[in-house]
Amino acid sequence: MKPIALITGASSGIGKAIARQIADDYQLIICGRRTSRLLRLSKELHDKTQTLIGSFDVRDQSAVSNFIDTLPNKWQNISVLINNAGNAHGMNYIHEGDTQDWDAMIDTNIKGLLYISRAVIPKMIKSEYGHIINLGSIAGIDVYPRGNVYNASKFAVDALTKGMRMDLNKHGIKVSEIKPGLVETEFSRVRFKGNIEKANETYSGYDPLKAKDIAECIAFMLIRPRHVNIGDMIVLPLAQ
Ligand code: NDP
Ligand code: 8X3
Repeated sequence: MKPIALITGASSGIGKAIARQIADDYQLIICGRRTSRLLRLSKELHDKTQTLIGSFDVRDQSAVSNFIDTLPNKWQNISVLINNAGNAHGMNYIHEGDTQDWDAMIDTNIKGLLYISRAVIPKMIKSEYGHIINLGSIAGIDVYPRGNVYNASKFAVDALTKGMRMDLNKHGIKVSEIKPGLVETEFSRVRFKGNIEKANETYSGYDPLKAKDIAECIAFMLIRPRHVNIGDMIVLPLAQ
């Protein structure tokens, strides 16, 4: 029986690419809010692996814990958690920021990651086994103008990764982070609220990373031998 991996944000971009990349080796719990997309992905992967769909908003703590606590028996034993769900919302000077955008980023990128981790980790502790991979960003290494709250959310992911690694080491759980540079996904479309022209400007002249590039790095992290834990990986497009 293949081990089980839970991927948040599997309905798009990097999360979807991870699901495709690791489907041969894992049964997948694919999560997101857009159920129709998850159903499509599940169908696509049907010949490769079994999937279970998790349709919930990571900001909703009771929805998250309810989904994890009521997993069917055969899906309980989660070996891998990929904390990928997240987005930037807006890009404004700090004094002009939209507080709803701030809430969305803090609630999704930080609190959402915490809620799902809090629900899943006790299961890993029980089996004294697990690997958590958090999606940080180069935005969590250095800030950039008008990145403020998104930057802060990814700095938080970095701190949480380090904290988790220390706290969970004695339980045999690996904790890793990957920090991509520019990856062409729906990320910028979400950040600029559907303004495609503005979104495309982000990548112009860059030859950005593809979601698959990051998925391949994550697959590499996952297949290291038991005694090897890749703590951190920074992945940039050549031009960045
Ligand atoms: P996408 O916008 O393509 O995908 C974001 C995913 O997150 C979607 O599947 C979305 O699913 C899910 N998501 C967002 N909000 C919520 C929510 N409240 N509840 C549940 N799921 C949610 O962006 P990327 O694939 O690029 O982003 C994935 C991760 O990678 C993010 O954490 C991002 O910060 C990080 N990253 C991205 C980079 C880039 O340049 N693209 C670079 C560095 C890091 P749905 O809408 O269906 O809920
Ligand atoms: C996404 C990468 O540089 O657009 O985390 O913030 S960046």
